[in-house]
Amino acid sequence: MSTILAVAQRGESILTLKAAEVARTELNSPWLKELAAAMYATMLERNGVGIAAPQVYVSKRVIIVASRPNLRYPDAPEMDALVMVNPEILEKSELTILGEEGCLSVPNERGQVARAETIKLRYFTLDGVGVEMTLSGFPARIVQHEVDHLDGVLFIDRT
Ligand code: K1U
Ligand code: ZN
Repeated sequence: MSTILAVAQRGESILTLKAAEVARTELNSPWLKELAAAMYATMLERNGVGIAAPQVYVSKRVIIVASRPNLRYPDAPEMDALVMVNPEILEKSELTILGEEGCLSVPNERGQVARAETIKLRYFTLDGVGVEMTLSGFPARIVQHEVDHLDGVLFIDRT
């Protein structure tokens, strides 16, 4: 069983900072794996489809993306949760789509946010393997929302 962490709420300064890159020496380390496990448990407990480390008071560039079909996005793909370390969005489609977002750090608010429909991204796994992938639709939206958290931006700043 993993630790459930407190989630920072809108107005707290941790959510406004640019998070630091995870160092090469931290890849494959027990602490990074424990952080990811605790983030995952916290995301599940809050019924989220993503989470970023600054939301649990760790200003490091780690996110989890876990798309699943839901009321707002019934056609969203069911994905195994992906832990992304130092994610970088390399390309964004010119086509943007308006879609509803929520945030574990902004309770009881939803908003329509324009996001690129398709993105190409690069990240490291917890073990330090570099991955490049292209995502579209809801998973791409979640990545953009979570990378915003790493840059100190909330969805309400984009509505
Ligand atoms: O980062 C977070 O605060 C998690 C957030 C991720 C997210 C949801 C919707 C669009 C983009 C990113 C949530 O999981 S909010 C709660 C939620 O489960 C949800 C909200 C809207 C649609 C589907 C799910
Ligand atoms: Zn959020």
